[in-house]
Amino acid sequence: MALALRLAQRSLGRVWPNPAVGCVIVDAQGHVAGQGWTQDGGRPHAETEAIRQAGARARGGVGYVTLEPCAHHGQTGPCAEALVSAGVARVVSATEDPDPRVSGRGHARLVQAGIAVDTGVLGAEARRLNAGFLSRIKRGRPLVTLKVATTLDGRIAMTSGESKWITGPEARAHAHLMRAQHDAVLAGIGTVLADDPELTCRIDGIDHRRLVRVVVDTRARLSPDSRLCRSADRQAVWLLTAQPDAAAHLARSNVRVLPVAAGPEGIDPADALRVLASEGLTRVLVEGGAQVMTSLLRARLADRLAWYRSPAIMGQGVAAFSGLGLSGLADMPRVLRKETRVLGQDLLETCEFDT
Ligand code: AOF
Ligand code: ZN
Repeated sequence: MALALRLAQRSLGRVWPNPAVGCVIVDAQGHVAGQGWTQDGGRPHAETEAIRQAGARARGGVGYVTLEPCAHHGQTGPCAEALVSAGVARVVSATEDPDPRVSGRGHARLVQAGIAVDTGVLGAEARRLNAGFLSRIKRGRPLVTLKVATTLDGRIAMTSGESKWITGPEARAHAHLMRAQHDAVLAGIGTVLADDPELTCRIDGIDHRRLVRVVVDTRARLSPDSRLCRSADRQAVWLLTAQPDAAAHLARSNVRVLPVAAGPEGIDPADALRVLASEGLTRVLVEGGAQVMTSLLRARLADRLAWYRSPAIMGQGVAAFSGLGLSGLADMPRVLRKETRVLGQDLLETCEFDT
């Protein structure tokens, strides 16, 4: 199962709206006969790949799957059915698939065919890996990770706006890898107007064209001359706006305009996430600026935090977060630190909010 989880990890950021699943088929002699993971765009499923590789060696063997095999008819037949036809004697699965089309029916089909089914093996790890998919199905919103790069004193830019570069090349390369493992990167219009970013993943050998670039732009101020607009025919750009009528100047660009409810300050963050999930996104990496970060934090809609910190002190400038309107220390959002990592001279702290 640990191997199946590692295989599943390869699919993160490449398979939305589907989950990233891994499957290992072990033959009757106990040797690995097939390994599969969900393919780009979500099909074929992991089991299809592993079963094809294993061929006749699957008969009498064991199938390890990181998610309950599907039971519905998609482009191909259900994976539960494929495991039955392949003749495995036993299936070990990590966790149930909450998709209403599956939801227990995959396991039930296997049991009905006389296959021994064990579930819950490395379940917590599997749910963590597929937190994005589970969030989309169960909460109707994607998993939200805030990414910040600051100085030791928590600043993201000088008052002048200068922010290149606070962290070093190792941390910046790592941040690009993070993008590759997400379905979308999201930035506020303030950051986009200031930096004119591309928001792509620039790592050789990684195909990142599925990464959606989302701009939160209440009044639709994005310029058709921005790098985002100019590259929108090659890689998707979605504009979340409370004033879709104001986006007429983008009609000839390939930007997709998605109307979102207005909130007290700009767009309503909960509605924005609802819209993104309904479009199929499961994992969103929020890259700035302070206003977007703060509104998500205030609404308690952030799930994870990736904090890159450089050993420098600014002593002035823009803070990563602004007024949360707390009345006391007890109200502070707190995170659980899951991992710390040194990247060159910088430090990466990976944390989870208690949501
Ligand atoms: C599996 N193995 O590798 C994946 C599964 O749109 P479809 O037909 O591809 O079905 C998508 C649903 O299938 C998805 O919502 C989830 O329930 C399941 N994904 N199932 O057996 C896989 N990716
Ligand atoms: Zn399937």
